[in-house]
Amino acid sequence: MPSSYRIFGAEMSPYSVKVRSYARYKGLAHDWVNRGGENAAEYAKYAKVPIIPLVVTPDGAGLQDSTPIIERLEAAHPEPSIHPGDPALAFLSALLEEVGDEWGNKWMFHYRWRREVDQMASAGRIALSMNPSMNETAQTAIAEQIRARMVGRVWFVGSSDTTAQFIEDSFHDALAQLDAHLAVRPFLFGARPSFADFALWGQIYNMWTDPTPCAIIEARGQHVLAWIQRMLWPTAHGAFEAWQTLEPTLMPIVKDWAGGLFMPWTLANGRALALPDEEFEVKLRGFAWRQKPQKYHAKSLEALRAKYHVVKDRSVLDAILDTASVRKGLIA
Ligand SMILES: N[C@@H](CCC(=O)N[C@@H](CS)C(=O)NCC(=O)O)C(=O)O
Repeated sequence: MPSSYRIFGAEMSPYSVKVRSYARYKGLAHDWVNRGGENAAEYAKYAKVPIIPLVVTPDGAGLQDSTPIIERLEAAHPEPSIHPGDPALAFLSALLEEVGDEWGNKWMFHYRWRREVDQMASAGRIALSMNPSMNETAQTAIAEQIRARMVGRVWFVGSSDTTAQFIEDSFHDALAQLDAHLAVRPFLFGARPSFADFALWGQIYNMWTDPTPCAIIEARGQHVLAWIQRMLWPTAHGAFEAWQTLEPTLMPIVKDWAGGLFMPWTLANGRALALPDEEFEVKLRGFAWRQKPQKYHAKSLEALRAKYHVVKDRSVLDAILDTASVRKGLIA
């Protein structure tokens, strides 16, 4: 029986590097495994759905979906905890974990496949990662197939000619807010990484490996850049902070990302799935956002609501969530 976790992942998969960063922080012995080639049969044996990351535990259980994977590993290896001790902060971290996974992925996916320079760079790296010994002719041909397929799939996360400018503006705003927050602390909730750091970082680290968002981050987000590098091999520098010191720069993030973008979007997405509607429109900070509904999100919104409902004393948390226009969506 292997004594290590096996993480089937890829450098260009935000959810995979999220789990790897977590495993590194926790000091979990693990192998980083490519799902193709000689590992394909092992991947197929454990993967219930064809997505990465897949984690195979030392006792032979297969785990999928980065959020439940991390929750399961955290239960088995509770120290050092990725959850702030204050229940209000622990919930905010879980909320931003979800926002990072879902809205952060729009920024990442949009920039990766919007401009030719990013399409070429990304498709080339993906092709090479599938088979590093492939010759150049084969690599060019496969890269072109990947590029064509992915450019035709950006609508999936809601990226289109209509939403492109809005997605990019929302990233510029978010980068400025994140940079201000990380200017005076190494991680989102203080001096050690939280659940939220891993999810958001998976997306933003991937953006940093693509030409256009890399240039934006390097030009405008020096503290975000340092965090990107820190989160590759994260270590605890000290304790989590209290809400009082986090609030000045964290409240704008909770308000704008969770209250202004993620929550109204996920609620409208859920309504469209329930109807069902082919396409939905929702006002996000006054902008008319249109897209086809995304299936996965209904499930993760329910999981987030369940996390809200188990918080026993919600007095402090509810005041924060009301100010940020998030609470109504959690009790709807
Ligand atoms: N919600 C999942 C999403 C995982 C996911 O979408 N992974 C992508 C790569 S980033 C994937 O495997 N897509 C299918 C494929 O590559 O065949 C998680 O949190 O792990």
